[in-house]
Amino acid sequence: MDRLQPGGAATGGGAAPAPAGAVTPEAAAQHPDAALVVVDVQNDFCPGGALAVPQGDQVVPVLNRWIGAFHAAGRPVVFTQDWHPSGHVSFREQGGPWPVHCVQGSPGAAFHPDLQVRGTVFRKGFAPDREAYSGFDGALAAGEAGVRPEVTLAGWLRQQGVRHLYVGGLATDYCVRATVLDGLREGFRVTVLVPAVRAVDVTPGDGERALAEMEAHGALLAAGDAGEAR
Ligand code: VGL
Ligand code: ZN
Repeated sequence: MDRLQPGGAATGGGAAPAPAGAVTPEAAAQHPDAALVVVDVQNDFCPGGALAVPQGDQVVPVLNRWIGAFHAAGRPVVFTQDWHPSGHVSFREQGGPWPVHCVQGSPGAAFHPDLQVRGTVFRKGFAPDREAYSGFDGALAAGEAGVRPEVTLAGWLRQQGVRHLYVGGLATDYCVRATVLDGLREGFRVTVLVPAVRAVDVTPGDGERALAEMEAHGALLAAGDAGEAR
């Protein structure tokens, strides 16, 4: 599939040199309608966690640079947080597909310790009987463990004048995919930060297929900075 190379030109095969005008965090943050959405960079999705995504922790330094640039430019930064009650429907013990993970208030549900969590947190998956992969199913975090269900991600973003989302995080084939597809459905322009996502790959190739699907639905795939090879 084509990738937006630094500079924004779509090229096939990755053979082209990087043109001028890179898709850098600093350039993206200059857009007055841009927001950064960091999906589920939580301990349970990183190596050593309950539902570890291979190399999941490698998104952290990449995203920290994006977070810093968006803050410096005064643009919104959103963090989504998988936030399940014990006995959630997605857990194997309830017949779901996943091991117990991201239980509300547990260390596994906490953000990766190196992630610079400066921004607005939206929690999802808190209804015991409903799976929620998409950040757009989330609600504004309130207090230690709660949410304000009336504040939705789409509503909050529109209130900030956001029209273009830059999305990275975990996992490409589940919560990133669902968040990107919902964002497009909600009418946002969406750029996936490919060096800042990693896949579960339950079946090998799931991550690449998810990227192709997002692109087919209108998402832009940003290769990011040279030297950040996946
Ligand atoms: C996720 C599986 C279960 C994700 C969340 O964040 O991609 N995947 N819950
Ligand atoms: Zn989950």
